Amino acid sequence: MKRLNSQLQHDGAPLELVLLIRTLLAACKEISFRVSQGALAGVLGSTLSENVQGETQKKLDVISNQILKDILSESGYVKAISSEEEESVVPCSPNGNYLVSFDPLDGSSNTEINSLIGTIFSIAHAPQWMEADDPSAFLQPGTQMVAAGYVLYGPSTMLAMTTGRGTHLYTLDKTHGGFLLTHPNVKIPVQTSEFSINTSNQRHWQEPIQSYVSELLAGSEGPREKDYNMRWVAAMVGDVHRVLCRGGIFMYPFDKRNPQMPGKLRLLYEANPMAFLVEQAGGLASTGSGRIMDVMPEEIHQRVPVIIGSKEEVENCVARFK
Ligand code: AFP
Repeated sequence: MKRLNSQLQHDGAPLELVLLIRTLLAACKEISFRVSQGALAGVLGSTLSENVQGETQKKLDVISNQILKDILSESGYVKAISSEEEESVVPCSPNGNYLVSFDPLDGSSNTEINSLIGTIFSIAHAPQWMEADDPSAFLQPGTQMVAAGYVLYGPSTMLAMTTGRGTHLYTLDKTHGGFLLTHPNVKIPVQTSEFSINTSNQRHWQEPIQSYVSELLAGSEGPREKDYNMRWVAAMVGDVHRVLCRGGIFMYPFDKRNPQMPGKLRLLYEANPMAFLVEQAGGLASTGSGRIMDVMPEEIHQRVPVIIGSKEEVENCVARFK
């Protein structure tokens, strides 16, 4: 089985980017180990603090963030990082050529039930002009990403990665510590009969999402003339992994609870990297009013609505916003 290194070289990734990705994955392997220790290492449960988004931090959020921050800051490849768990950008090496954005532990409330969680990341070039502590350098559209991916801490630890030449899935071989290419060039089926949305928010959705989901729920007796199944992991990383593996549509739309909040998921380290992976696997990723990767961020913790997955379903859903 091919190793990560040779696939990255095959995809034409420059050496420095390969080294950066290997460094980032070294951190993820440590997170994978810490996560697997669970209650034995006393890492489950919440801290007494909140992150900048007002969410109570889990101990594993803090630990994962620190591991990534330490390893990336010391690598020399990274000029600055932005993280879900950091209020501002964290300056790293003044001569670093890359910017890394990450959600250190997506779905961290799932740690309490030993369910799917993961690290999501995106990498872009650091503009030459930027100072390492300048957040404006992160305000690039997703089309500028040079690599993106996630590491899923599930029954096996898996990596989904793209450098713009297809999306590949790797599995961590814990006997020697390397990621091996197990699912090259994944392709999301164009059609699907599986959808994923938190239906407890239904009363807050806008009309386009109401009409789309009600057609899916009507099943074979409705206009879509087939039965759909529903899945919800409550960790985007798990839901998008399922979409990459067997198709489907995942939605976290805008809802009317808080008109100031244009969705729940964060653009830089959730929506954009997932959009890159899904598009490279033949799917689509939209906010409802445009391509996610075209959104020009206004701040590092910006949120966006997310409609992502199998091409025909995303098109069908998005057409209702026009
Ligand atoms: P955390 O990373 O704070 O646990 O949030 C996970 C998440 O942002 C995303 O991964 C899920 O899709 C979404 O929240 C689930 O949210 P609800 O189940 O609360 O609607």
